Amino acid sequence: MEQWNQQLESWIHEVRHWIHEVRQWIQQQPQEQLYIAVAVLLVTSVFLLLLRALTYKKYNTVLLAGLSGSGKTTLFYQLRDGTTHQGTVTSMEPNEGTFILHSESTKKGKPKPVHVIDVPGHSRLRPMLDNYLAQAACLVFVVDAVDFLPNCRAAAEYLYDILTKAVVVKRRIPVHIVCNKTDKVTAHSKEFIKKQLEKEIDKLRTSRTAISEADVSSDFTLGIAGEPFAFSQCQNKVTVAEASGLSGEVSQIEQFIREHVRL
Ligand SMILES: Nc1nc2c(ncn2[C@@H]2O[C@H](COP(=O)(O)OP(=O)(O)O)[C@@H](O)[C@H]2O)c(=O)[nH]1
Ligand SMILES: [Mg+2]
Repeated sequence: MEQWNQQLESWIHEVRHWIHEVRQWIQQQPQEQLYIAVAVLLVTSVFLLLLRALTYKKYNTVLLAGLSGSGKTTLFYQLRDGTTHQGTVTSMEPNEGTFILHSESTKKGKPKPVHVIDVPGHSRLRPMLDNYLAQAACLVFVVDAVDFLPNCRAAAEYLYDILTKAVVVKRRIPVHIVCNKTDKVTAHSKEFIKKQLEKEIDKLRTSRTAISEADVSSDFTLGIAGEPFAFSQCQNKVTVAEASGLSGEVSQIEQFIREHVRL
């Protein structure tokens, strides 16, 4: 404590000394030059602020990604209407829309709309993901928690592809892994799913790094070399939650969206 106080005092002394020096220097300068300097400083600051305001992008797009059958489309309608969709949904129908989250539609004040895209899970359509990611504020990765084990590898591969995309790493797009279908008693816990996905991604990391020498590389490598992979090592925020699109338990997803959509 004593030592710390002494240190602080010597810093204060130092700062005072500098302020004094600067004052003296300013007094020695001709007046016009000072005015010009202040004016230049002001103009540049205003210019920089303007530039920032003009280039500041408002991302309000939320992506729903995940394997086919994980429940993305059900979640889409649940977020929009608060119900599961009535009638048939053909795969041709683009599930994309700008709307006020259903849970906020009755709120007072003026809730802002979000743009939600239900990205087709079929691997043939996945190249579209790049275009979607460029405009995304955040991504919800849906996992079927009931039928998890047979799909674990495929889900991990898809997630790996997303987490190593340059745009995801550079813009630090937050990823919310949602363990869906928790209305079923046979659903695996989110802790279990997280662990399994981490293990699977760890294996992929080893095999894909080997491939990357043959130039089929991902944009970025994941995690810390020599350590088992964990989502906490990602540069972007990766969180895990539970939901049930069928029974309308989507509050954690809504909270995630509200946290990350800039309005
Ligand atoms: N039990 C249960 N089934 C669900 C849930 N969400 C979706 N499903 C079912 O899972 C299947 C695939 O859902 P869908 O939304 O089409 O998945 P998508 O292919 O990811 O768009 C459908 O039969 C849904 O009824 C859920 O939360 N619980
Ligand atoms: Mg679908």
